[in-house]
Amino acid sequence: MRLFFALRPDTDAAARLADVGAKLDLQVPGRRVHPKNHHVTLAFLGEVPDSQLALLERAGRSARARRFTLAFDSLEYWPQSQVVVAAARESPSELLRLAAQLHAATGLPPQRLRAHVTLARKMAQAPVLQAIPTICWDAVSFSLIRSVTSGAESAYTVVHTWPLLDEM
Ligand code: 2AM
Repeated sequence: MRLFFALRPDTDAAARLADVGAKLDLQVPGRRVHPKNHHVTLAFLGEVPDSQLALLERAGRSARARRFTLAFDSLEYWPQSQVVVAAARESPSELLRLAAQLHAATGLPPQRLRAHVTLARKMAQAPVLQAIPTICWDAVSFSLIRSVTSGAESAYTVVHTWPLLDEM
């Protein structure tokens, strides 16, 4: 199964990201990500045998980070992955700590994470992007998510969600 750890937006952030995604003028062929699939990837595991699930759940359970707020303040085109993203200029240290713990606990190499939500994929060229109002997202939990791809859009199922901490 294909799995990744991610943050899912709260209701308010989800609505505002959906609005930004809908208003995105793609200009060139590309595929808008369905709002129900908006997320911030923390650690991408890829195809994992079923036997690894218990280890991944242990990794999620053992990660310890405080709650934090993300502020998505720009739209960017990332040519390497051919995506348009809503990006956060600042990546809070608690976000980096959480992602680093998940990478370490699952044996993934450390990765430089820049908080982003992918809004459109398969963009061979850069569209002209507008400024956006800052979207604040209070991260209070993170999830292990299973992705099943059949057709254009992946279907995500939450396998497990763990709370972030008030205090440490
Ligand atoms: P992104 O959109 O946040 O960049 C689920 O497939 C998520 O995992 C995607 O939304 C993507 O995150 C990330 N992902 C997919 N393929 C990946 C890869 N090969 N390496 C790293 N992250 C990947």
